[in-house]
Amino acid sequence: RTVRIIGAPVDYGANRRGVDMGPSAIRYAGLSDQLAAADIEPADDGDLFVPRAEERDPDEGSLDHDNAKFVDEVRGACVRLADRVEETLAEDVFPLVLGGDHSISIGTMHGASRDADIGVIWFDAHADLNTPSTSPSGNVHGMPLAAALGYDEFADEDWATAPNVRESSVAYVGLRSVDEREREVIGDSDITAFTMADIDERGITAVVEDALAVATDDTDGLHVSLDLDWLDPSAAPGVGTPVRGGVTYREAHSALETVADHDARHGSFRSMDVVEVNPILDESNETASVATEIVASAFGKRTL
Ligand code: DIR
Ligand code: MN
Ligand code: MN
Ligand code: MN
Repeated sequence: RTVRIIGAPVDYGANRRGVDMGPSAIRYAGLSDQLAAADIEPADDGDLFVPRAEERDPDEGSLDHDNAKFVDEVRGACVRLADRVEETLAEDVFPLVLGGDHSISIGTMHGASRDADIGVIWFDAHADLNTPSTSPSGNVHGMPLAAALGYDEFADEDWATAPNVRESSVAYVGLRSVDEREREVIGDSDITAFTMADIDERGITAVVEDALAVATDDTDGLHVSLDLDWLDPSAAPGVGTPVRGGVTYREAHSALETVADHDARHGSFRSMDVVEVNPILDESNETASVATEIVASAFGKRTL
């Protein structure tokens, strides 16, 4: 399989600066070596052009609501990213997108679903299902799934709403920080949500197998979105919004190994983004390093 690395050095969507250095940090941590260990020869497409946030006004936005910081800049980056992802898939190449904060997933999912019905597994502490009208922070990194599903103010935003992503093909794994309105929206939706409690009770493998069943039932392929704050902060400290009680290093590997196993049997795995790595908040680039190892597991790296 051919993999193309696409860097998306975006920090518009988060309130902590530094996550724009994620693509460099992940490459520096040895992403190509890790992929080589999984028998993948990646092509590196470099980084998308992303203007520096300092040159922009966070409050100048064209959305119908002003509680979405830098939303026009997020749109610019996501439109460019969606085109790259679409072109990559059209060449039968796997797009591996490096964030950047989680707002970039709006672009990845848009591009990945232009010519296919995709299912999504969202490995994250957070639900990322806020909209400008529900968000407590105004940070777009808390909104990408709501954008892809066309909720509230995103309904008429063609760049945001993913053409072919259905609630019933979306599964969360590892939720533990959900805002009040997000909780109600999840309850009223057809989204499948596995929290940390489900992982405690049933084990990571059983939960990921169920998530895979949801995301691959009647879809053309699987998109995996990996927010590094999904892991416990002890394993991945370099993230802007750490939440205690996340998956362990070993559970993270086990989860992505389960994805790789499913792909070996069904050819399901089609696109991935790795987001929220912030090397500024990290002593020794540990989070980026963990990210590269987990990605290798997702592509089938094994000990023997
Ligand atoms: C919170 C935090 N739910 C928000 N979201 C984060 O701002 O909407 N997502 N950190 O990754
Ligand atoms: Mn405004
Ligand atoms: Mn997230
Ligand atoms: Mn998160």
